[in-house]
Amino acid sequence: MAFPKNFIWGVATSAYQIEGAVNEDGRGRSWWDEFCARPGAIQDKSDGSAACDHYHRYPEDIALMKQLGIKAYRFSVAWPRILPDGTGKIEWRGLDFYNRLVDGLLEAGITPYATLHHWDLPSALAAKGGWQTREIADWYADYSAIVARELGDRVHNWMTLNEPWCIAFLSHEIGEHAPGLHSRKMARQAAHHTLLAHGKSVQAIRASAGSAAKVGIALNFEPMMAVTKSKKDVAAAAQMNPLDQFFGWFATPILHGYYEPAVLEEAGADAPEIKAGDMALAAQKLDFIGANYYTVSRVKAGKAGPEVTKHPTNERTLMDWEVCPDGLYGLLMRLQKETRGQTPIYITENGNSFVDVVSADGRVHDERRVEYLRGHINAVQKAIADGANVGAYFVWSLLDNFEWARGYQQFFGLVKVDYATQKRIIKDSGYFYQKVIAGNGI
Ligand code: IFM
Repeated sequence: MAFPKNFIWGVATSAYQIEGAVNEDGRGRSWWDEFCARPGAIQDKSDGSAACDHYHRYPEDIALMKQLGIKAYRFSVAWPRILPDGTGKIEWRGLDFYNRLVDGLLEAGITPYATLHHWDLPSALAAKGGWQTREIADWYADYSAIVARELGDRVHNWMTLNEPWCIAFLSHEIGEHAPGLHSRKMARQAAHHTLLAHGKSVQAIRASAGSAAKVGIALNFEPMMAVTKSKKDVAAAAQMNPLDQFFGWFATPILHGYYEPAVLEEAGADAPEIKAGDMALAAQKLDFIGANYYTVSRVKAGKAGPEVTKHPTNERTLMDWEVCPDGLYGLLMRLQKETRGQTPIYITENGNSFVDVVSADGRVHDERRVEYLRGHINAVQKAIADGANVGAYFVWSLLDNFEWARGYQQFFGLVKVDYATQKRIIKDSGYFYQKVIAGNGI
């Protein structure tokens, strides 16, 4: 079975991970610039100041995408390039970069998919309370309206936020991402504010980008799966499932307008402040729901109840993530159920990090990444055959890039980047994906 006609095959990146040029054309500081300077924050002590130099090399990167036959490019717009202070004065040179990028993509026959925020919060707004203050929803709406107004004549596909779970929990409770905090309460308050910002951003995009605009969001998921098929492990996973934060704090409110009761109960006194109208604002009708999928979370029956564990035999990636295409299949079928097939599902990120070696022939034979992609694309196909309304698949990522707290020691690209010379080499996985696109399937 081939994929549906007009299935969207794309690749994804984000601004801070690839652009570099952090001090150019009036860009303001982002809290990632500050966080990277903090001792111990980034494993290899690096930062995104040069990254893949995409800010200057974007024509070369567009040409690579064209060569691979890529139909759609999901990139993010850096808020501090457009509004260096987060609000107020527009930096037109920053906007012009995205104008040139979009024009270049269209010329190459590649459809732009813009994400408005992929974590690089302007430092000026972090200083005013960042995701802890309700005001951020209005700041975000204003920023969204500007970008949508300026690019909306050519960009027709928009994502408000990338992975609000990471903005809330990874940044404010787990402390692995900027600003590196450890507060249960702040994480849950931030989660609520990301939903308000999302809701207002959807409205702002629709009001500013024109009637052709399709608007969604890119949520991350890590489905909970029983580690064995035994009755007790399956029951343990079922018991844990209502506590799934990815659905409980994000997908459920966005799709249905309420938080999963179990996550609110678990939050207790750390639950966010919710005002009248907030949940309706969060649940704007969307044109698509984006799902970023990499791995699953395994659950076993422990002595005192369900426990999180590791699968004993399944392959793991360089991120130490289990390879599990079945998890993607299950996620798509669940989203199909939750949306009742009414909202197309886009896989806005999928891919993984493995060690790559340049062989004597000058090529990168990244067989494990090829197999990862093959397995997951097959899982998508199976979900479609079983009725899931999946319209798009974006590989994370076009290029090796700055993997946040892990620095440059992870490699997600279809294209290898030599950071010393900025030379790009298309990996075997890139050529594999080229064939998938050309044949509209495997
Ligand atoms: O690199 C990240 C990306 O920024 C968001 N989704 C997950 C990727 C891999 O960790």
